Amino acid sequence: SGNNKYEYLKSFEVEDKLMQSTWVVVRLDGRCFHKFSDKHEFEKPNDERALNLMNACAKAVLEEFPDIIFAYGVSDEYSFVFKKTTMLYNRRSSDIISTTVAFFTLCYNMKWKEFFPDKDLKSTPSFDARTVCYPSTKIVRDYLAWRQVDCHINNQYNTCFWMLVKSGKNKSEAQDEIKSSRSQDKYEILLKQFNMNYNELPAIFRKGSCVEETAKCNDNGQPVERLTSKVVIDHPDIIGDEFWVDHRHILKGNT
Ligand code: DGT
Ligand code: MG
Ligand code: MG
Ligand code: MG
Ligand code: MG
Repeated sequence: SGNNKYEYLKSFEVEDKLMQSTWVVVRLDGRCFHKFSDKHEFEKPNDERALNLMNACAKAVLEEFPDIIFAYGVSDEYSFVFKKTTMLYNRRSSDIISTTVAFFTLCYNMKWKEFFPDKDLKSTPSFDARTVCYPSTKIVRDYLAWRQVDCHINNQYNTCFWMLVKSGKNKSEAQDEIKSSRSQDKYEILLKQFNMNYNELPAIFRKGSCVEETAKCNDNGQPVERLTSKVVIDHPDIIGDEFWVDHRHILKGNT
């Protein structure tokens, strides 16, 4: 009887159950990483150690949450794709978001020294996160392609911008020079002014990072051996079909 008078409080809780049979994506993003990266003197435009730290945290997330089948990361963001059939926390969005982002954030703190042995953590890194449901394989693939296109556009711009600045231009001159340029123009600037072939820059910068659980597959793309599976990080193109044909098990086999 003592607790009954408080029962009604449950009716204030809002239902935030994610739609069944949809791919659930949790995208997290560093809070004020503009400031955070300056404070910790990240290399511009890309700090390889910072990216490797993000990737290590994402790998730990996949190892912790078996229902996550794929992740894609770039800059200060990571997208985690849960299998369509996941019933984690009964598909309650707030529980899925909070546990994923909390786990990732703690990893970022705990692994910091492993990647930056020479730098102290001077402020508390934190991440925001949201869930989005995508109802078909095509749409979840388009989502991932969109993030990788974004990676390409930003990285080509930033690479160009920082090369101009490092060569002596001030920031507004550099900005003016490339603000209305097309992709091909930026490619030419890098090649002609800096003898830099954009396509030969490290794939981790140009393509971002993918994290997946490897599985041996038969000719139908069905996983046959999961005992030997492990979580791996790579930097493939995920816009075209080739990756998804070679890795059919990721978006199949869990209907
Ligand atoms: P937010 O997300 O609204 O709280 O604000 P920010 O500042 O995190 O903005 P966002 O997420 O749009 O942009 C990511 C920032 O992180 C961007 O200003 C550059 C910085 N950043 C990310 N990766 C690197 C890196 O490898 N090197 C350097 N120098 N900066 C980076
Ligand atoms: Mg943000
Ligand atoms: Mg951010
Ligand atoms: Mg960001
Ligand atoms: Mg609990």
